[in-house]
Amino acid sequence: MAATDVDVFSFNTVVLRLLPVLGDITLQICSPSWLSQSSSVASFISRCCLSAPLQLHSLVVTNCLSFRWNEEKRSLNLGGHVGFDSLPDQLVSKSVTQGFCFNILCVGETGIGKSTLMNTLFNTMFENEEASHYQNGVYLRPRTYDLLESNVHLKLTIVDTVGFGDQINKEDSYKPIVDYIDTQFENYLQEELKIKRSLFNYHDTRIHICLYFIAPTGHSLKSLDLVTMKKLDSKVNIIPIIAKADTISKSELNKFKIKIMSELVSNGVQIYQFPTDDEAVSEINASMNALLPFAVVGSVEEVKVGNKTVRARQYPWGIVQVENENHCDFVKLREMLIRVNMEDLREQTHARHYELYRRCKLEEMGFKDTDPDSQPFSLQETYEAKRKEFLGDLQRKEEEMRQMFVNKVKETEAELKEKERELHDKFEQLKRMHQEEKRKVEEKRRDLEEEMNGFNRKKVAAETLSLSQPLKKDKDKKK
Ligand SMILES: Nc1nc2c(ncn2[C@@H]2O[C@H](COP(=O)(O)OP(=O)(O)O)[C@@H](O)[C@H]2O)c(=O)[nH]1
Ligand SMILES: [Mg+2]
Repeated sequence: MAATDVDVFSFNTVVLRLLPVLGDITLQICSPSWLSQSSSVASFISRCCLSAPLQLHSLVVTNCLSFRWNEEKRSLNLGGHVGFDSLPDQLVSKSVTQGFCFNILCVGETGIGKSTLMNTLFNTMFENEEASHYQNGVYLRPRTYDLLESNVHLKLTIVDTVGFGDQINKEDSYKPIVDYIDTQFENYLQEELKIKRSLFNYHDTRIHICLYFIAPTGHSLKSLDLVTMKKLDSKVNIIPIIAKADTISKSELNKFKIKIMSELVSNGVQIYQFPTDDEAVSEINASMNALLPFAVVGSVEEVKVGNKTVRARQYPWGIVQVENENHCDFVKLREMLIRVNMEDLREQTHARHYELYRRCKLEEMGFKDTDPDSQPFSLQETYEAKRKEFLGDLQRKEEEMRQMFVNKVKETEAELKEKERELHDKFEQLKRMHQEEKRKVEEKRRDLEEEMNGFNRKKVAAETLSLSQPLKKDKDKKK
């Protein structure tokens, strides 16, 4: 529109009726010269925005003004009880009926105490197969269990990294783990992209937490630990734990914890931080963040201490109690992992790690939110563009194949012709040889005939001569 045509009143009466419904609206300016006069644009915008609860969302160079409805919420007092205050209860009831999924990935060398810790954590005996140290490579073994606690169903999947750290060449040990995590994301994405989705009863196998078991060496992290954690940190929530913490002294443990954290920081490894934005748990979470990595001890053995039976490891010199906070950080780990932050771990997995995977995957497939002019990119357009690209590719490939086929036929034809020519030459040569032979035989035959004729002539002459000789002798005697 030209500067003189700007009619804020009619703009408001038409557009403002649509805006609360649409949420935002974009005006196409037909006169680029008007748009370039910044003073007229500014006055138009301010008049529009003053006369209605509008907010200029974006002023785009492509002749568009984009507005967004910015009305303040209007609060009202209810005359009596309506009942929507039961909404949280409805949500709780629905979630309890549906049940929950929680998936733990245990990464650590064979024999470091992964299975024992899982048994200790959930106070049960999961089926454990002792892994051998002679695996050719690393593979992931998921096992799913249905657990029930006070009417709450938990579908728990524990994924074990079998053979991790057992190979001489550990260069590719992290790959099966990364692949497994990506496959679970991919499965979820595929379900989301289906036309008929059933996410409400979908068995979500995405990994919510990776417990990384560090050997209690007291030295420093192994390069395998650093490489693996670095490869995983953008895909999963990592909580590093020092395993078998009963085998390291208290002062060594403190130094080891500091060393591990400084190594993680200097190598840019992002581990999971317990959230501190929720007031109810911010204090405890902040204090626990400072205690990472947790030093844990696992045991399912029950030992009598005083008049209480506790889970502990018994040594000739004393007893290490798993749930004694002076002995190890097991209780802290259980508190943080299960009782305080389980939902945050699930949420982080969906909102951060899966979102990143989904974004990269969709971008890889050619989907975008905005085009180069910052205009919203429609799915339909993307699909059409991709389809066109795909069809073009297909046509090009078809043409290439056709050309290849034609070339091949031509080549074969030329080869056949060459062979035919060779055969023809050979035939001609043989024919010539045959004629030559024939000529020679003919010559020989003629020679032989001549010889025979000569011989016959000589024979006749000889016979004639021998007949005339006796007559002459008789005549001589008579004389
Ligand atoms: N000292 C000590 N030994 C442990 C601890 N946890 C497990 N173990 C022992 O380490 C061995 C291997 O444990 P396991 O859980 O099978 O290891 P995984 O191969 O990592 O699953 C077993 O003999 C366990 O009793 C621990 O916290 N401290
Ligand atoms: Mg095991």
